[in-house]
Amino acid sequence: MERTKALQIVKEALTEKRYIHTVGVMETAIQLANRFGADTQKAEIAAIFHDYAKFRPVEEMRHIIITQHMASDLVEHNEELWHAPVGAFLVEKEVGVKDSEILDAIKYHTSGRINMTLLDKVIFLADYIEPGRDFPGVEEVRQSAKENLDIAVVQSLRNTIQFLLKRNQRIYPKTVDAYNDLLLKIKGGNKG
Ligand code: DGI
Ligand code: FE
Ligand code: FE
Repeated sequence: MERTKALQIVKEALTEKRYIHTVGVMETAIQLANRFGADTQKAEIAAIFHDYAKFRPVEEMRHIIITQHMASDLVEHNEELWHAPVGAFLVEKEVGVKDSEILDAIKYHTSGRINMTLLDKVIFLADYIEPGRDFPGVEEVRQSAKENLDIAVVQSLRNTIQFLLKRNQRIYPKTVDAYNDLLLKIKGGNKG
């Protein structure tokens, strides 16, 4: 799909602020894809649609999670997680995107997962470090992202886990899985 057409579709689904965020994620994702050898066209489309479902009513998302037999543990966890898998479903159904790598990158852009693909990591990281983001620790992750994709993704996951811990919030197991899995890969073996 052409960029202009894709942007036009998401513009209608999002607020102005979220649309600006989306353009930032798109530009960052293309840079990261170039830097780390991911498919830039897939990165562009996944980035444009990553938050497609962000403003769907919670009850609609819950209904989709249940009727589409998505991971049943999702409904016990933070509603903030839901727009990612629901988005992947709706982007296929309503927009007609069929590529499973793109759909997975959208599906796991919030939680992460075990064995994240190159495209998953590019979208996850672009969402975290796009120029509009200014939360604590983001600058360090931006620096890491210039050199090492896995280290930058681990830092983002760690920051998010710490953020949730501080707020007494539950942590979705896939986020912990993604963190442990990548940390093991970086450290190269079981060193705790
Ligand atoms: O949609 P965005 O605002 O661009 O960002 P996002 O898709 O990364 O998700 C929004 C928030 O979800 C993120 O700031 C933290 C929150 N969240 C709640 N529970 C969890 C979680 N994020 C992860 N990774 N894991 C959780 O268990
Ligand atoms: Fe999101
Ligand atoms: Fe986002």
